[in-house]
Amino acid sequence: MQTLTALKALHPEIRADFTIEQHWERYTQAEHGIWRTLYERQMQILPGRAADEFLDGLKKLKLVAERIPNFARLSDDLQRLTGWRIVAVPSLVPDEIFFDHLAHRRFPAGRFIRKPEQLDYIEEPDVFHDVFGHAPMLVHPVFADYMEAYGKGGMRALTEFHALKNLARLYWYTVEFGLIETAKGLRIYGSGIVSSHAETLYALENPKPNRIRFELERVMRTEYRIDDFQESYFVIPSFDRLFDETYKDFAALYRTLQAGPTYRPGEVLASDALAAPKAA
Ligand code: HBI
Ligand code: FE
Repeated sequence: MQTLTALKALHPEIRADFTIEQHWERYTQAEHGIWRTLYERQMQILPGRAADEFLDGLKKLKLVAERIPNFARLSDDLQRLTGWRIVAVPSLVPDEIFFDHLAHRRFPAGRFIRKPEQLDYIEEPDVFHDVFGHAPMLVHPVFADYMEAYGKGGMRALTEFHALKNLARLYWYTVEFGLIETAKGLRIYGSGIVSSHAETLYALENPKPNRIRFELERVMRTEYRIDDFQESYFVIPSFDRLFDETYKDFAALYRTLQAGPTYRPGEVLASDALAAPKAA
């Protein structure tokens, strides 16, 4: 991640909150084509694998294969639905900036799109991950509130409790890589999964990873990998339950977490309730 001063060299118009103009008119046909490739590839496998809430959000936002979304128009739709907006940023922004945006119902999204040789893996979140992956869940009222609460809690975790690590794990294992148990079976909703072709199949159907029933303290004690598929996923029973379990003051929990174990990404505990992979 770069400082504001360093970013100014590349983006002279960058604001103090790290936002920039999307300049939608500057995308080339080749860039829209990469979006289309990624979009079509995901839409072949997401029905029956992604949570209905995600697919419903995609539809309500009118995200289509043909072009990279225009953030201003997308934000007008999203704002009408749940009060969220999408703002363009160069790439990863500092934690306090990220939390402040979320706390105000603004989702910071990378405006660049990956190169054709990076279809399957990128290090920093691009517009496909950030918009295709994250925006649809922001249409869901409960999830929309959960994200705002994360932004507000993030600021306190950073400044008051020095517990960013714990809270970042909650974000990682829900917003980015969450699974949900539904009446129709196991589904994905995490943006890191729904925006990845290979991980969509892996997270749901591969026998290798652990699928562990969500438990807040367990999740906050669990490290994660950023360089490969997850070794463990956590399964929530519903978005209402996720919100109920996390919409509280974490002060006492952070104190508890200071003592006791930290778990490796692939570790399975005797107390874990494991779900079976989805039948392929
Ligand atoms: N910046 N643009 C962007 N996107 C993120 O997902 C993001 C970020 N900055 C910090 C951050 N995530 C995480 O470190 C926090 O959730 C902890
Ligand atoms: Fe993300």
